Amino acid sequence: MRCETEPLPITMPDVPDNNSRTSPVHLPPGGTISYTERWLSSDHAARLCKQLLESLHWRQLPVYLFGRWIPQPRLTDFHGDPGTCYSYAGLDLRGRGWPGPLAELREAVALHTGQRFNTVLCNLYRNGNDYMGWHADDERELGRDPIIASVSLGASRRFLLRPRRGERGERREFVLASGSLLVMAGDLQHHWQHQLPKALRVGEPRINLTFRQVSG
Ligand SMILES: O=C(O)CCC(=O)C(=O)O
Ligand SMILES: [Mn+2]
Repeated sequence: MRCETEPLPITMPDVPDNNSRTSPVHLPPGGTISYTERWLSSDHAARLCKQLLESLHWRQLPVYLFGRWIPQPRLTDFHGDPGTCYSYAGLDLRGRGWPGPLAELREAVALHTGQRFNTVLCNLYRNGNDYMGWHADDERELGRDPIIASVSLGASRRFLLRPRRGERGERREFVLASGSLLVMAGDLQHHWQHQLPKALRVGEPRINLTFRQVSG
């Protein structure tokens, strides 16, 4: 979908959309996923998408993968409580506070999940050429069984899960729509990897906001 131009500011009166709560799907051998499609109304998601596209500090940072530094195939930004740090692939991302719209969204995500989150990683997939490869969110600072809450805005994209090496299980797929909320929980990260593959027919941007609780 297109990120439309609507007046600001963003307010959160329609969060969460009570008609769209979902129950967790269990993914043997371990972990759960809850997907709520219309967590934000489409209007609200479109306004927030535009606001974040214009106001966040999107950069293409290099990451250390397979023994070399390469540009990430997407743009990112990071926010969190002062003093928080999230490290992956050679990057040390540090929290320095919350821009207004992300602070409001964090409250809404906390209300929905009953969890606290002290960081948000923001991913901007400029079009279907941008992607994120197979990985698990298993960094030490996330703790043993992290709860990760992921908000999608803009173009719909496929989100795939596959069992980690040595594990049995069928691949799973969710199409992450604008305004949706996906929550990964339990021991999912021990048993499964996930990715956001390329989608060459997609010309529109997608923003993904991934809320995590990291230890200091
Ligand atoms: O863009 C997405 O939906 C996936 C993001 C993700 O897996 C991550 O930030 O670790
Ligand atoms: Mn991830």
